[in-house]
Amino acid sequence: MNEVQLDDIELATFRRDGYVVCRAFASRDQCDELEAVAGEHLAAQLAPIEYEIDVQYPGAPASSDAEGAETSRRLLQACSRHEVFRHWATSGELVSVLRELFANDSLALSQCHHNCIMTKQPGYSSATLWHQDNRYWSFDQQNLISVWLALGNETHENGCLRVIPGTHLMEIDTGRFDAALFLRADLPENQPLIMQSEFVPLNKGDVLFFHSRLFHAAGHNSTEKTKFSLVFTYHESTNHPIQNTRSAKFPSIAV
Ligand SMILES: O=C(O)CCC(=O)C(=O)O
Repeated sequence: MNEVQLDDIELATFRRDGYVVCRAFASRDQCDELEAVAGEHLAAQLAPIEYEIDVQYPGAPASSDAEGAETSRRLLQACSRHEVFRHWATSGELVSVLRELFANDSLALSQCHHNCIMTKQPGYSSATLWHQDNRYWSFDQQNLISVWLALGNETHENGCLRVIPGTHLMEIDTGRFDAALFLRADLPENQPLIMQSEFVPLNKGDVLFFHSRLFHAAGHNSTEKTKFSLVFTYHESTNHPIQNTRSAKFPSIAV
C-alpha cells in the first residue's frame, strides 16, 4: 500500500481545528480521470442522483416543474458507480492518513451518505447553511471523518466550503439549531461563532479532511462551470450505525 504520513503540525491542526487540508494530494491526471467519469454520468443523468429540488436549500428550484428542476446536486453511490471512485476512496494514500487521524487501523467507508460526487452547477445550485454532518448520521459515536477531493479549483465564486474551526469540540445547545439541525444564523448568540468562520479555497487535487462535528457551510456557484468534488466518509469499525436508520441502509466497506 502506498502510504502518506502527516507531519506533526498537520495532525495537531486536525485535532485543534477539526480539519486539515493536504495540498496536491491527488495528481492532476487522477483528477481529470475522476472528473471525466463524473461529467459523463452527469450528462447522462445516471441515477441515483440527488437534485437541488430534493434538498430545498436556499436558491434551489421550488418544484419539479420549475426552471432548473433538473439541476443535480449529488451523484450518489459513487463507490458502486465506477471503479475509479472506489479505487480513490480505498487507496493506500487516503487510508494511511485516515488511520493517523483516527489513531486506529481498523476503519470502514460508509456507503450511506456522502459517498458521492458533489455537482455544484451554475444557475440553480443552492447554498448550504451552517451544519454538522452528524445531522445526516446516526452512529454510536459522532466520530466520523469526511474526505473532500477538489476535482477543480474551489473558490468563493463557485461555492467553496466555509468552516468554523474548533467547533468539532464544542457542545451547542439544541435551541441554537432549527428543526432541520442547521445553526440558526438569526440568533445573536450564534453570531460570535459564525464570525470566526473561514473560507477553505482548494486547488484541483487538494484534499480536505474534516470531522463530522465541524460546522461548515457553502455558497452557491456563481460561475459558468460546474464544480465537481468527490466526498467520502469513514468511521472506526467499532463505531456502528444505529439499526433502522439511514446510516445503516448499506453496509460499510472495510478499508
Ligand atoms: O458544497 C456544499 O454546498 C456543501 C455540502 C455539504 O456541506 C454537505 O453536503 O454536507
